[in-house]
Amino acid sequence: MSQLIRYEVRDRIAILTVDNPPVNALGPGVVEGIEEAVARANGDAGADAMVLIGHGSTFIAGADIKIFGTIKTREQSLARSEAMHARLKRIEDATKPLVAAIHGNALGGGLEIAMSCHYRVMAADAKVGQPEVLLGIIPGAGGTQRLPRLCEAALAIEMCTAGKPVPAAKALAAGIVDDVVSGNLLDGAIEFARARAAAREVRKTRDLTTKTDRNAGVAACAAARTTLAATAKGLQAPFKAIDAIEAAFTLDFEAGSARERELFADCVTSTECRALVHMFFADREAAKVPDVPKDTPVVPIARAAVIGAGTMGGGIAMAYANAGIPVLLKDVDDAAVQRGMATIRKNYESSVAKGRMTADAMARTMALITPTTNYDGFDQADIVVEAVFENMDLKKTTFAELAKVTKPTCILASNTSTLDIDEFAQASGRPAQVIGHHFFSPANVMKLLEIVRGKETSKEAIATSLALAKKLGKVGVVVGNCFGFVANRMIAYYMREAYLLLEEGATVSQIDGALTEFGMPVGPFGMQDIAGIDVGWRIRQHLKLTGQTRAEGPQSEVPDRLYELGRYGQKTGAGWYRYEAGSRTRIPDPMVDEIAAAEAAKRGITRRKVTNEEIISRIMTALANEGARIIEEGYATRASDIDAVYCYGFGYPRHKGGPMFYADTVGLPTVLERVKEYREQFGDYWQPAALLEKRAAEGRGFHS
Ligand code: 3H9
Repeated sequence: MSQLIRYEVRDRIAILTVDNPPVNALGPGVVEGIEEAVARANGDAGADAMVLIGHGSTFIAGADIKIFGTIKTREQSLARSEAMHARLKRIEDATKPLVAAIHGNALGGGLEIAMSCHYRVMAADAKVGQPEVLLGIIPGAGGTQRLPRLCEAALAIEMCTAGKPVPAAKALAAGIVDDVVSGNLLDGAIEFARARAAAREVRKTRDLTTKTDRNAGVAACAAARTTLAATAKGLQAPFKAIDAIEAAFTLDFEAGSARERELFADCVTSTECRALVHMFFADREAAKVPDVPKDTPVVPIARAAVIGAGTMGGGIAMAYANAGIPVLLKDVDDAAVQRGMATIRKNYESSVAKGRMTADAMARTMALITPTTNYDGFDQADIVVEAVFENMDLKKTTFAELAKVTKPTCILASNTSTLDIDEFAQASGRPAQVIGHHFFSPANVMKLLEIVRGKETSKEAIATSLALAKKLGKVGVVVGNCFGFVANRMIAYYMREAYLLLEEGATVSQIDGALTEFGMPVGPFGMQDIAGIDVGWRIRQHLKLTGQTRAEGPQSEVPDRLYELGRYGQKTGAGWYRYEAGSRTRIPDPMVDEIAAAEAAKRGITRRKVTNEEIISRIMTALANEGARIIEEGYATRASDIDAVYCYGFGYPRHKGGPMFYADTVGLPTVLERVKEYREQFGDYWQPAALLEKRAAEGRGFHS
């Protein structure tokens, strides 16, 4: 008997316990072990029925995701799937009632195993789901065939195309599970199994007819394809999932399963799957900092305070309140703090209007935010996040004050996006507690928290920040203290190329269009119109004082011309685009292209036709090259951290795996070749990063 599956008999019920920490993933030997245990129970005269349950915090979280990287060809995929399908059928052929007892999560292959059992009972707080699509694949162990035999087509489609798990009550109402147990799950499952044994009932999911009939099922699939055409642009897995589910309505179980295997093979060998699997592990790797051990003490964060009730400060306060943490929100006077509170209220009201939040939940969450104009109560805060203007003197004064009004263990975080953390760390006199918490706008929505460690930041402050990021529903990435850190340092190169391409002859809407086609939610110019052209202008002025630039190379003055015209972006009704009053629709403005042409003439640039391929190649090459420099200088721990920063901070398409992973898919020798070509064509400011040259010469990627 496999060590991964424990077998015991209690009161004539065989209990099969999967024990493969941490999440009982279906690594080598697990399904085989379940099959063996089922065979043993079949032949065990002392057992009338069986219960399959998971040890630890969850039932089965699905296939071992690491395995997908080892499947290189369709043939390998088909062979594995065939073996898996056959095993699940043998499990389903159990001669005695087989009941899955689900706690925690039954996800992917976990739910597929549960559906291969005859019955399913679940704990009231458990969830079931088919999240494969989030990894660029479809359910590959019969899920697309068994799920529509238990629930209506619409839900099966939603689960397999959106990947969101379903809570117990919904799963029960839909027919995916047979009972929800409110007391002890195992006891409830045993009782359920005993009743089925007494009734001599064995129900195989594969023998059921689909819950929705053929015509309605096919129609539901067609409708879902239409919806997805708008929402899943650039992705293939959600469409393949629908194709597979459709087969459940049009083919018998055997033929439908064969179709699922073919479609799964298409997906598992795709770049989309490789990129999404890469991102799954990138999210989790980011929480691992080599010199901060797992057991580093963490300060519990029960109360927080935010200084500055502007856009960022207000969003940060919302992020805390959303996580159930009471937060003080301070600004200089009543008017400022009330303005901030009004914006917060408006944001929550909009969530209520969209049905994303109940009015009760809004009232409870708002009650966690206390506006203030003084430091009363700051001595109770476990963390303070400073979100005042980007002005070094102001920040230093703020940190010096904070050190006086907070308790010695309080973490002092700054939301600065560019300033030197070490300077205000010194001003505080408590540098070990000072750390950057760079949120991305809107701070209550964007998932990235760039955690900036200063020279003297303590390991406790870093570990606390990582734990806090998770509590706030963010992905925390620890980075070093260089100008712009990782996110904004790289965005400077992204913007440099966008400005130069514009001067060379591309238009604003062409460049934005090429990047949205690539998968970005908004192009560089649309993004700047949201953030504010004045913000970039202020940073450039600050840098000019010290003779610095944000990115090497020619500094386009087109954004300065827009600033001088009072075109700050959406907030002034014009920026890179024009906006009608009250509308955010971007209207291309020929005037901007004329300004670009005039600036190009000033710099002696002969304008030409620029292709979309060149736009993507120039911008992505600049990002990867600068990312490589950031790694070699030690400001990021690993390439996947940069990918996480870009995906969660700027909406870089996860299915392309982030800028460093994308460079790997292009091939580092090609990326290097491009840097050299651009150096020839545009000037010496294009220089290959040493890490790029090294990895390309070694035939390796950034991630290998
Ligand atoms: C599938 O099933 C395909 C089938 O249809 C066909 C084939 C049979 N594999 O997230 P956490 C690791 S596709 C390998 O921090 P939480 C994770 O990396 C699969 N490793 O915990 C981490 O390791 P480390 C469909 C996995 O409590 C540790 O476990 N299933 C897997 O916040 C803890 O994870 C999914 O997509 C795995 N399947 O959340 C479910 N899952 O500590 C993916 C986790 O070294 N998993 N690990 O960094 C999840 O969504 C969450 O992990 C879960 C727990 C909700 C279960």
